[in-house]
Amino acid sequence: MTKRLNFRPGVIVAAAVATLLALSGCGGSTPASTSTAGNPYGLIQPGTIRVASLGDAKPYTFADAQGNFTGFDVELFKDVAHRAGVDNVVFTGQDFSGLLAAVANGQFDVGVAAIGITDKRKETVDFSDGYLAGYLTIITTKTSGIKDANGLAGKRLGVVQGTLQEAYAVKNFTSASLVRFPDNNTAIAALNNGSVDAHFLDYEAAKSYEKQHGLVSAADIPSFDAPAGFAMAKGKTALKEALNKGLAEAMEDGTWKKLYKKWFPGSPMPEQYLPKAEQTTTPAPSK
Ligand code: SNW
Repeated sequence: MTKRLNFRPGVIVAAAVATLLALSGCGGSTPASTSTAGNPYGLIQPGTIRVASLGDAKPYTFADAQGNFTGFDVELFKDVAHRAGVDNVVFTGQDFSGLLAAVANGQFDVGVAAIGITDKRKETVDFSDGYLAGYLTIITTKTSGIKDANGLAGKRLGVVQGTLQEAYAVKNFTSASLVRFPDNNTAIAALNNGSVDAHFLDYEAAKSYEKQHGLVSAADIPSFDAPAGFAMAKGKTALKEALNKGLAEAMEDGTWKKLYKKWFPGSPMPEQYLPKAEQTTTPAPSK
């Protein structure tokens, strides 16, 4: 109540100023021009990037024991944001299914969570250039008997709602019963207690859970046509350009490679994100 009362006069003053500016012809034709000066990227709060992320997609994005966000995507994004001149980056965990909508409607400035770039998602948000392309993995228990995708027939397969895994499974694993979960942790708990037979998730996250719970991979499915990108509301051109510039720099100076080795040790090194001098084949076109 008090907050509201305090807030109102500010709104009235702002409205009055806007009216005066409009009447006097100051302020220019774009009302955003005043705010653009101190807020070139159109951030919710100038100088801070508010990021919608996931707390349980290790090693891409996850909250550590202290509740701090870390992982490959988190460290890469912070590095890129720094290059764009923003050091204050605040990560918040979301359910994946609501993440892109929350970015599109302005609750967050950016979505960072190994989010694959697809034409369908581009109807909702804009994406930076791609920064990761890999596999989706079916994980299961050692005793389930599921050895490959065909083994899913008649089995219960977990997917996180809104992911590419869900879309892929709906299309291709038609003989499995899909069980939708809000996040990986819930799905893995269900796998461990036997209420699903397998779970379908990102390759690197699968490896983490395999190690943690003694689970095994039954199949790896390429997702190279949907490289991960940073998601933004449409029309944030300055922000997108700054992030793309930062990303390109992070790739060219070896930062991307360093982070890849740190977070995905033992995984094959994709060449298209390495410094140009280290690429031996023709780089794949970035989206
Ligand atoms: O499409 C892949 C991409 O090739 C890379 O391996 C990183 O993950 C993906 O972007 C797929 N990620 C899923 C998606 O975009 C799930 C995201 C998540 O669980 N964090 O729907």
